[in-house]
Amino acid sequence: MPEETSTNIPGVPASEPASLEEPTTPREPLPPKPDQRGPEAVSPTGSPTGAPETARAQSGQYLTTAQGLRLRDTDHSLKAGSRGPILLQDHHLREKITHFDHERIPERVVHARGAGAHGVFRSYGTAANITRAGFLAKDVETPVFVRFSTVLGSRGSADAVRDTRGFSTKFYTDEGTYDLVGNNIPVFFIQDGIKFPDVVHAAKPHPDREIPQAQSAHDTFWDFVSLHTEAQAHTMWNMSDRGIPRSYRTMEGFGVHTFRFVNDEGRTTLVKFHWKPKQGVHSLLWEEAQIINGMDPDFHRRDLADAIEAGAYPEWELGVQTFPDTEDQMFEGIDLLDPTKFVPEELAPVQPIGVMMLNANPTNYFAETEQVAFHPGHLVPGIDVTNDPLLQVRLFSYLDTQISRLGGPNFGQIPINRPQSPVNDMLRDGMHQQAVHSGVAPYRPNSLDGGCPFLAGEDVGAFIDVPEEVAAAIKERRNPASFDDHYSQASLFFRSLSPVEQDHVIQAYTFELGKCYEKSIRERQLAALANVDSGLCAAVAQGLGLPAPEATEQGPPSETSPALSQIGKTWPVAGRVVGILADADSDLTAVNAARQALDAQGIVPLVIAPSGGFLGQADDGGVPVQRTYLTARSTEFDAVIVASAAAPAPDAAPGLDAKAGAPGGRVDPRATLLLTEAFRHAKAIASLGAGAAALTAAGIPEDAPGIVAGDDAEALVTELSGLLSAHRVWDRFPARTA
Ligand code: HDE
Repeated sequence: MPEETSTNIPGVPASEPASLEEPTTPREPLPPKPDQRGPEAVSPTGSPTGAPETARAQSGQYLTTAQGLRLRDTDHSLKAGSRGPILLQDHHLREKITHFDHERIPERVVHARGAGAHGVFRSYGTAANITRAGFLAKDVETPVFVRFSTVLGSRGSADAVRDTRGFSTKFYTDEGTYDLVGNNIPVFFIQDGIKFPDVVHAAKPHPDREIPQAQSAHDTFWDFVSLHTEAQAHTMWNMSDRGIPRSYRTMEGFGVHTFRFVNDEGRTTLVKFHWKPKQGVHSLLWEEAQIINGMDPDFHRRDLADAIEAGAYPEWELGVQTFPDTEDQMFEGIDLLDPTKFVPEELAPVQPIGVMMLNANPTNYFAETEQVAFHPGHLVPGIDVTNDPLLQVRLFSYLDTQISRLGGPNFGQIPINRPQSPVNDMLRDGMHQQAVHSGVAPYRPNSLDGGCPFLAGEDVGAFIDVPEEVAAAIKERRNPASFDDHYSQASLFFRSLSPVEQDHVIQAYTFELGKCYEKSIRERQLAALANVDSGLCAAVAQGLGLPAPEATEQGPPSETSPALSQIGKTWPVAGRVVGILADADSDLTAVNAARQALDAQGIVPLVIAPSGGFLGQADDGGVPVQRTYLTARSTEFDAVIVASAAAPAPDAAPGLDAKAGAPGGRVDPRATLLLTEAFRHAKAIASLGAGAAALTAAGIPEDAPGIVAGDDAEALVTELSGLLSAHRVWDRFPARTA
């Protein structure tokens, strides 16, 4: 007989709640972390036993099978002798492995990579005269769940890729669930949903080698968008800084389509939805994004969860642009049913109607963020759809996709998808049915169930489709002529950007087209750019080493929309991250003063030192270290303070040439790299006391824009946060000559 092994670890007190050791006696599982929240799991149709269901999946002290049978061993298969074959009768092994084999569900065909959070939406009531939606009445609070996403990449792809971002919000209203399934870009690639498979097939990895992952810089994407010129406007946004947001917290959101508000009198207003982040609208630089994708592929996911855990709850104001619901549904020459067009804010201001705060992280990624199922057809009374042909196809697609993704038609019963208003449908059975429906007459009309459930009238909150007149028309496959203009909005967008942002656009096109192998594709896209802006076309052509073609279509409009530029405003600094380079030579009192001053402004200070632990004495004015030179990279920080970064003694870091990149070997080359990157990425940099030597070693002129120096930590932090409020030190970019 083999010697019996024990899992008990002697000497570990069972009452130690946060112990990382395996406990010796059973105890309740640890409660969820304070930043986490899960959906209430109480079924709207009631629980089968009548007992309240708990939101926790696990309960009780002992490990059980899925059937509740207590288990004595889950580490060893049942074998014929310790060296013998495994027995087919091992029902626990089979259940465990079979369940594991089926753990994965199909990832979303687009928007597979995402991050979610819970929160609350509070309406101002300013839209109450144009919509009867109860959750938009004055001061109504509605729980929400938001999922942000990239579009192209697989579930395990990197966050900081150049792509559109999804911005989906589920409002759990008293009148049913309302889903606003938007993007961070207000226009779309296609005008008619029938082309969605085409654009997605073109943008996804090539079917032969399945590369590149989560990128648009490849032949099939540019082949499609250069041939299908209605995609030019959306592509222009993608090539701008909007394609690489700094954080999900610093993104705008747009409903894209025009929707219809309906008020108590049945009067309709056309609206476009906008989410405006209170944190500001900020982006990464392309080099930063590329470094981040290697250093921290989870950058956006981590940023959102960390901010919420730290209590820096991100907020967005919801606003609408409103338009009269006229017969032609045009506004200032823009067809409101064309989803490749947006309406400049200067023509139709965004009117705030409420504010959303995200204040809790999901408890379980799969249960919530993965299983949440959005659908633009999840509407409430007071909000209706329009005939935008892209939206019309979406109304079909989202329900359909959830059925295959979540394994059947009952996905609405999954906790995260359960409405918080009563559900009384006549839908029955199907895969994964959770409800035990009573009654014998799930049909209407019936007498056996007393005629229940009854139909609601408008007076008790029924959804009434807008009785829109549909003109007698020819059945045909054709767009209206007003959809024909493919260039003017790409042009309007480009011309509205500041010179620095325009340079980024030029670099992005040059990079992406430079990754295409086919010369004919590069030439065709240049021909499209010629119709957008001749200067842009010439600059990209020069970068590619190709001739710049002449425009073939209408000249671009002369107007601009200043609201489109992300530069020139100042924003709150709370929630931004500042790295502090420090070591044993630093004035630790000043470092602690800087940390406190940053913290007082809601900025997250992270100390970077040669090694972990504490600088100085932990219990006597010491400085805790959050990052080491090995784990830190400039891309994590919005600004940097350097309070000394001396090179290690030659034998302290084996293999490291302390002299490399550091004149005289006085400054650690890893700190030099961090500082030069931060400088190149136009981040504010402050040197505190002895830190000035590190700037000199990095070749950073002390009189360059956005460089501050001094011994007074508090004064320095004040200067630094002033610079940070503009996001970057834009003056550091070379002025454009063209
Ligand atoms: Fe989507 N889209 N989409 N889309 N979309 C999906 O639904 C689709 C479009 C958007 O976080 C899918 O549940 C079609 C526009 C977001 O779970 C799928 C068309 C906009 C998300 C689908 C569009 C979006 C999706 C994949 C053209 C901005 C992520 C998985 C007619 C307004 C939702 C899923 C989440 C997801 C189809 C166009 C935004 C396949 C057919 C325009 C934010 O149903």
